[in-house]
Amino acid sequence: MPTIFSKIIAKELPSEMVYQDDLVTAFKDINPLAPVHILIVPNKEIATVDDVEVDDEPILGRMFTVAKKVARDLGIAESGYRLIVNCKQDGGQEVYHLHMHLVGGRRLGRMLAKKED
Ligand code: DGP
Repeated sequence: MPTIFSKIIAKELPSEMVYQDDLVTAFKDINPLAPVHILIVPNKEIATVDDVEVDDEPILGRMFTVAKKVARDLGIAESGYRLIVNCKQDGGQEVYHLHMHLVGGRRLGRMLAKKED
């Protein structure tokens, strides 16, 4: 099912796009949680990690190589960063179009809070 990300990928809605190719699109998160906060999104509509198929492996691999490239382009490759993929309700996924968060530019602290917020 299409989400707002499909319109961003198709450039029917504005975004601060930093990269696009035949498989993936990367753009700035509208609600950044760090100085660098980019979403890396497959152009194909895949709702969640639970929906990926073996045939999607080239897309999933491209998401990582694009994460590396964008991190380098934005100057956080040396200091480091975190890649986050939320899945469904307990994972905190809000937009049901698979996406990888690339966050960095500051110390990010613990990977998980110790208990539920
Ligand atoms: P998640 O919780 O993993 O589903 O993260 C969804 C992210 O998508 C959240 O950090 C905010 C971002 N987001 C939602 N709508 C838009 C939008 O219209 N434009 C952009 N650039 N980001 C959006």
